[in-house]
Amino acid sequence: MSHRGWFLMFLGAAVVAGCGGGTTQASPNPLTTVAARPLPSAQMSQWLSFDAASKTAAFTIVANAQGNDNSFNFNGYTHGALVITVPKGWNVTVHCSDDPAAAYAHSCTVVSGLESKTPAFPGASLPDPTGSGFVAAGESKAFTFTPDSPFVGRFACLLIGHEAAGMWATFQVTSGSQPSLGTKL
Ligand SMILES: [Cu+2]
Repeated sequence: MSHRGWFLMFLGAAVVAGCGGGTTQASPNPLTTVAARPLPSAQMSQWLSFDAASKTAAFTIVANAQGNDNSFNFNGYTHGALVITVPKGWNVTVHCSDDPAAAYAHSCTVVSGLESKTPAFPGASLPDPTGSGFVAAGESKAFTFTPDSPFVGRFACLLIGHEAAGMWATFQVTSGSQPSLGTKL
């Protein structure tokens, strides 16, 4: 087949794929749990406390943490590298804190994916996370929610441009027995 023939075949395939939309194309299972390596215990205990008997967990998520050239980080991590794992049905409190030396204000929300601006679970956000709900440098605000179904999504800052700059962590709800903080494998 000529070079031109191959090109036309490729073009045709691209058009077919483009017309398929989301209805016919298989997408990866969104509930595939993200594998993570637990953070060192010193960091883990600094940012996570929990009680298995009462099924409660408290995370401290530090926005714009120092030590990373990218201000748009949570606890020093960007682009989903930090993995927050919570067992289904637990009561989760998030202390959304902006580093005292932060360059910018930030906000915290659990969302289902990129571009989503609404909390994935009732209460899983600071109020008004795209507007007045931010935390300024040195400030901390908390919210509490109970994720009741398996989930793999994002913990993101919804201020304009921040998520696109990398300001999101992976957030997942699993059937595991305890919460954890880790880094994506
Ligand atoms: Cu931000």
